[in-house]
Amino acid sequence: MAEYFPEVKGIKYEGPDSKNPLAFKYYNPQDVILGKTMAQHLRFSVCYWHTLKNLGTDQFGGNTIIRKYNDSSDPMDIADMTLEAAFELFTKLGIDFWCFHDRDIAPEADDLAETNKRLDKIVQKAKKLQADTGIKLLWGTTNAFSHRRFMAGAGTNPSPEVFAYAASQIKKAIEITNELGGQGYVFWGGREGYDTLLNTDMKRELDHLALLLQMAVDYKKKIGFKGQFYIEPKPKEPTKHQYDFDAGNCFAFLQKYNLLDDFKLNIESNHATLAGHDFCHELAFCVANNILGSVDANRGDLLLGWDTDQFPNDIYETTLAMYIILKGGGFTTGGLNFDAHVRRQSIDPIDLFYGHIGAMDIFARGLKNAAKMIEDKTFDNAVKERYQNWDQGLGSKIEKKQAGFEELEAYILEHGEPKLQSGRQELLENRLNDYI
Ligand code: XLS
Ligand code: NI
Ligand code: NI
Repeated sequence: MAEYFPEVKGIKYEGPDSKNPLAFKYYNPQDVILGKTMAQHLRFSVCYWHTLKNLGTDQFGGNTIIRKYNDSSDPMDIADMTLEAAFELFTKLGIDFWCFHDRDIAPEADDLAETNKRLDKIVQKAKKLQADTGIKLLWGTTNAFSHRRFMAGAGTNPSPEVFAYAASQIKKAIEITNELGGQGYVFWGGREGYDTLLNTDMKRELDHLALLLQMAVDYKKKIGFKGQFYIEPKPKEPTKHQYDFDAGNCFAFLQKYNLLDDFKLNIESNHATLAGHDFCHELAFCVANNILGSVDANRGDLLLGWDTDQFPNDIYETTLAMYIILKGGGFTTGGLNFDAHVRRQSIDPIDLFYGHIGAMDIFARGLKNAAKMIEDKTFDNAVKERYQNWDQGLGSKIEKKQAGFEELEAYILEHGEPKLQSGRQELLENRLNDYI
């Protein structure tokens, strides 16, 4: 096999004092933290569409990035070479997982039957590469949003024929994910949303989306696919309003349509900020409602209002995120998928390594900080203390449903003004800084 990244050997842990930009300073996969190795906690994954397929296109211009593995006039040659380059990169980075859309790994042909044949061919090759390297599939998904047939959505399309096409595509994508031993399968809303209410029957579209997901659940059970299904919220882009707006919205949708047993969420940092939340809010909401599944680890830009999908680099965010994830029990089927691409001017293959190394190190630091925060119980104790009055007397009566409006009114009439306590935000923020 050709070598696509000859300038990189393997990325190794060299410790915080290393000046080598092609080494980890904090990510030491075998390091044991709170009873598990860093690799087991973090479950890093490379995302195929950005890392292998992104060529720098933006709304104002075409490709800026040239890759050796794209150098052929035959699209299946390109697919083959890209897959080889991918596994070389995963191995050199020491990343255990990968994620893909069906259309990332094999290009669409003239009809569905031929497209599926192409997929089968590439999937067999991927299966072999997985077996040779020990790299595993974190999740698979389908791209039912790029082709023009999906301009008005997939499951929410006004045309039942497009709905049927999407269903066929998802069926196949679940099959190949199963074939590759995928630990999960993601449904990101693509173009499931609307651009104008003037042409949209919102209730019908939501009902249809739920029907599509229920069909996927039924089919999953039929073929015995054991992976976890995830919905990935995003509030806008490409449509003006995406139906899977945020974690709260997805939770309500899953409850309404009785899908909660079969889905968890895949939370993406940049999508959280587009929704006017932050990453940690979305994670905490999921933990509170037992729906945290996996994470698309990236970041946006404060000053740009779109999904810039940059590599994570904020130590505060990774520290707090890992704190919430660990307190939620950590990942089981999910992991940290770097749904991120290098910038348009980062045109060299080596930039892909810098992007991942930095992201892995910043999450490793976050993990270490979070573990210390958990061991010290600094914030646990603060929270516990703040709510302690719910464990006794009046609070406990309310929680046990032993008091209603009349009892509470009687209590206040007897005791008068409630005693107040400081929220201590500044102190706690200072304490957090102690861990960074
Ligand atoms: C797009 C999404 C997408 C999903 C997978 O904004 O993040 O990349 O993760 O379809
Ligand atoms: Ni994503
Ligand atoms: Ni995104």
